[in-house]
Order: sequence, then structure tokens, then C-alpha cells
Amino acid sequence: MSSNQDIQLEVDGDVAIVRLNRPGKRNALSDGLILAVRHAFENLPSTVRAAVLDGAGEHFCAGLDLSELKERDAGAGLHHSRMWHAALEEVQYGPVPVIAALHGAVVGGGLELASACHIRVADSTTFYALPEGARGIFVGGGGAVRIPRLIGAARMADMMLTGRVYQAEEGERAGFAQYLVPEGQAFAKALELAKRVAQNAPLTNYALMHALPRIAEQPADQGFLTEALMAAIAQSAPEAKQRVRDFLEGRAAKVGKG
Ligand code: 1HE
Repeated sequence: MSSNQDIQLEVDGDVAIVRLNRPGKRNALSDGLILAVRHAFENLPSTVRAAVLDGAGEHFCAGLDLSELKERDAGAGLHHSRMWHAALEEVQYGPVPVIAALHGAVVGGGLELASACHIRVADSTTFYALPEGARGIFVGGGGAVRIPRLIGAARMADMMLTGRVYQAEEGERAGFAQYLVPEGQAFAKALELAKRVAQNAPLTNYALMHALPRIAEQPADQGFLTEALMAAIAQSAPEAKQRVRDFLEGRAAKVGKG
């Protein structure tokens, strides 16, 4: 899929597994790796219905590859940040929902990458930090937009001002992850969820990826209209009609019963 050895793509049925594969450097995101992330999500096989994003080794991702952070003028810095934006847009607004399997360090640009995913599963070794503050820089991979939507601007400012680190349990309570699992189980849980997500009607997944975050940012009056349009389109699909019929005729699972 990609010639870059720092990323791996596997396909398991209708789920793609994209794995950052630079464990020796704690999956630090070099420019090459960020471009490979973009390429992987832009080129998922058309049979794929959901994806898991994982990191090889003991850490999900140590953020920006600091060895590449050379003197950049303002223009080069702007384009570098926009390159990250383009890559992470492919994760958030690509073809399928993405479930991140978090463990160890989820820091700096690694947290920005995790924030672009739709569901985050963290194991008990996970920790979250934004060392940009200590390094004298700022987030540049969309974190200023996405992270406050997970945890609030006040928590993010505290992390960057004071270097505060959130451990797994506290992090889940704060909103970084929707699931917290024992050590070593994040990938298995993420895969299980991805297989479940892959069963949804594609238009439902589309609505959740593309309409919901935008509706949530719209003034209520516009949001209600966008919601109504999306609802009308989703329910008009033959698959939606079949699924409703299956429930009414006793063929579909009841809520909470498998
Ligand atoms: C790296 C990086 C990196 C590790 N860039 N090389 N991110 C940070 O400020 C986080 C920096 N990293 C760490 O704090 C630690 O490495 C970890 C807590 C993630 C892991 O600790 P540990 O003890 O398991 O590993 P290590 O011994 O620190 O690192 C192993 C190797 O990975 C080592 O290289 P080696 O050649 O000496 O073996 C490290 O130098 C290397 N390494 N992290 C480059 N980040 C869009 S803007 C986003 C801005 C940011 O993301 S700023 C935050 C950057």
C-alpha cells in the first residue's frame, strides 16, 4: 500500500489496521510518516468499512519527530502545519470511521493524531501530554481545534502551561478516550469495535463522520435543518428500510441484547 516501512497496513475482513511502525523512535511522526498516514487513509481498499489505528511497541506515538524540527521561517512553518492538517483531515474525514488503540505515550502530535480518530480506546499504560509548551512551540496538527472538543480549552491550556500529564484513568474521565481497558488490550478492543462499526449502514457511518461534527458546530437553527436533511437521506436508503423491517419482524437484535 505504502512504500514507507514506518507504516503497516493489514486488512482483516472489512477492517483495515493501520499501524505506526517506528517503535525505536516511539513512533515519532517524521514528515515521511505523516505523509504515509495521509497516503494510507486516502488509499484504503474500497471493501474496508472501518479502520483501527495502532502504534507498534510500547507507545502509541511520541508526537512530532523533534530531530526534524529545524529552523523554519514563518512561511515554512505554516506549510508544515498545513501538511499535518491535510493528513489528519484524511483520518477524520476519510472513507471510514477510525478507532485508535492507545497505549503508552499519546503525546504532542500523537495526541493530535488520536484526536482526529472517531473512537479512542486506551489501555491502562496510556498517558496524555502536550510537551509543546515545554519545548517552546505550539500545537500545529489540528490540536487547538480538536483537543478542546474532547477535554475543554481550560484543561488543554493547563497541560501546555504546566506540563501536566494525564494518566489513563484520569484521562478517560477527562474525555480523552471513550473506553479504558486493562494493559495490552487496547488493540483487541479497538478491533472488536471496528468490526461492530463495519456492520452499520454506510450512510449512518457517513452521517456520524461528516454531518454530526458539523451540526454540533452550527447554530442550533441551522443544525436542526442539517440534521433533518441528513436524517431524510439516511432513512431513504434501501438498507435502512430493510433494517427497520428486520426489527419489526423480529429478525434484528433488541437494544442491549447483542
Ligand atoms: C524521539 C521522539 C520524538 C522519542 N522525536 N525522537 N514530543 C515530545 O516532546 C516527546 C518526546 N519523547 C519522550 O518524552 C519519550 O521519548 C517518551 C516518553 C515518548 C518515551 O520514553 P522512552 O524512555 O520509552 O524512550 P526514549 O529513550 O526517550 O526514546 C527512544 C528513542 O526515540 C530515542 O532515540 P535514540 O536514537 O536515542 O534511541 C529518542 O530520542 C527517540 N524519540 N520521542 C524524535 N518526539 C504538529 S506539531 C506537534 C508538536 C509536537 O508533537 S511536540 C512534542 C514532541
